[in-house]
Amino acid sequence: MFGRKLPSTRLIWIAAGALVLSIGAFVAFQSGATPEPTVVPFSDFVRDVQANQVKAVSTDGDGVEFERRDGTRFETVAPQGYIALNPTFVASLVEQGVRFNVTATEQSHGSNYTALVLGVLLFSAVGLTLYRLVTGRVPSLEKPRTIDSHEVGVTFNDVAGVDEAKDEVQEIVDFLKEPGRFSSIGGRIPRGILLVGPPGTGKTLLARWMAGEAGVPFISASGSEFVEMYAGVGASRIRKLFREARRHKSCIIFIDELDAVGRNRGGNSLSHEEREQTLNQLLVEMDGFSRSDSVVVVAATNRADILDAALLRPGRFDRQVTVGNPHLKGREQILRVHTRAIALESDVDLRSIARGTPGFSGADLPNLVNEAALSAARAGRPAVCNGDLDAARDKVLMGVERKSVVMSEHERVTCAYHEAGHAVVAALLPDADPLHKVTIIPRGRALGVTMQLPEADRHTHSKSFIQAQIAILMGGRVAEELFLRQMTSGASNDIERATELARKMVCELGMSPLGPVHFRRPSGAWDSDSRAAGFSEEAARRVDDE
Ligand code: NHX
Ligand code: ZN
Repeated sequence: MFGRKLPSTRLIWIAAGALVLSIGAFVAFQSGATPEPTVVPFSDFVRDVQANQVKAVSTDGDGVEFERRDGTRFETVAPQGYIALNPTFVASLVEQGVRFNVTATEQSHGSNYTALVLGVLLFSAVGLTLYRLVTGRVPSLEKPRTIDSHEVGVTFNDVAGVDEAKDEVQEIVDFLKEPGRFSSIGGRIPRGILLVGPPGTGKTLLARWMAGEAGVPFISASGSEFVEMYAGVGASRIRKLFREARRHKSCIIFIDELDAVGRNRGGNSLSHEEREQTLNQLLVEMDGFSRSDSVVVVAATNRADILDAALLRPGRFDRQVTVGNPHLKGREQILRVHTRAIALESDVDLRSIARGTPGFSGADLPNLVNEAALSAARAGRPAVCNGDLDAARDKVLMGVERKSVVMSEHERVTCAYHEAGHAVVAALLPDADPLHKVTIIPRGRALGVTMQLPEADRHTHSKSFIQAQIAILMGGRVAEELFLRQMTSGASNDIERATELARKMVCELGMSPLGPVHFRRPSGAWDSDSRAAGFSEEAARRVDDE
């Protein structure tokens, strides 16, 4: 919460408020109590006692408060130990019928200041706490971020590699540019566009690009901002967002992480009610636009399947655009864009780097380029060579080399046999991806790595490919057993991955004699019973046997 920028004027107001509050409370507290006793010399006290003028005495040892028979109250300080070491004085008081009381806590004149200071501190703390809550959560203090179209600053290049998605949203861009052309024909333009795709694929960039292309303001918010602890806050933020949008005759509202608000209902989380309210407000606002409004709501999510169905109904987010990880061609394009400002050696082959980076997102690739540039600079070379890009790719795929890990001779031998086992099996199986690299230099969490790379992007996997993959995973352990007559814990990750693949073949891919049946994995405590999972115990046993 403190990560936000805090407007200093507001801080001053809150601090001032806390101060006024604490002083007010202190004064109220004081005026409610009896008037403060007057401070008098100790000799006055002794004189009054001797004159039998004292009705009650209260002391904490040296500080003395006393009340005279006429009701007036005084305060004084006794010489150190005067009362404690003077039993006859105390006895004479009691004899006179004086109410004599010893208090444990300090009641001296200094206490007022202490109370004042404590009060101020306490109320400031309360004030600050309130302030934290307030800044984080009261909508009136938050303004949706609006960026004018000419400031959007996203160019054609920034959305390289997502051509299909770009084509799909082009229509909306055209509409925003020329709303009249569409409404005259009577066509209904999508009010809400849902950009669906994994993180780093450029959903936000695409939305901003739309605004820039169409020449309309871009108003953005994140779904997570609408999910708050306090009821009503999220909904009121939504209202604010749309109010801001209506100030422009035409604009794009962008809601990132829509799933934070729009998760399908029926969960029982704490913030459930609040999210429901927020979601309803969003639906109301979206339905509230008229045909002539040229406001388009663009939302991003990485999971369209968990969204509330109400969000996807016609007139709402009824248009889904998939923004996937870039294909080979897209990766090459992205690499080209991001190496434009970087000095490259002539040996750099961006196409082959693109081929070697399957599954990389649009955000991974600039990262890789930057990593390569850093490594060239570190080595004191004037330009990035192919080796730099290669090393950067391996770093992203396999983790950082950890040369500092000290391995014993025996561990190195074990590792070498283990990796060689993977490598031999991979090399011998025709359906496996070609070997890319075998190393016994520790990387990330692994002491050694055998890495394959596909020749082309893979979108589906054959049964023989998966079987080959399982065999390759087993190759490491098998080599240790055959050549070193040992088993080590090192194969744990291999075994986990192989088991996972085998289970998938049986339960999800229909690649076993059990046939093309989906066996939903029993998950969580409440449906761990396999019947709740959608199949019998008998079937569960057969799955395990497979
Ligand atoms: C240990 N680590 O746990 C040591 C420090 C058999 C030569 N005592 O199979 O490094 O034994 O082919 C992701 C990736 C655990 C998660 C690798 C979790 C490895 C890796 C255990 C090589 N290469 N095992 C391999 C390995 C180990 C581990 C992982 C992970 C070893 C093996 C790790
Ligand atoms: Zn292994």
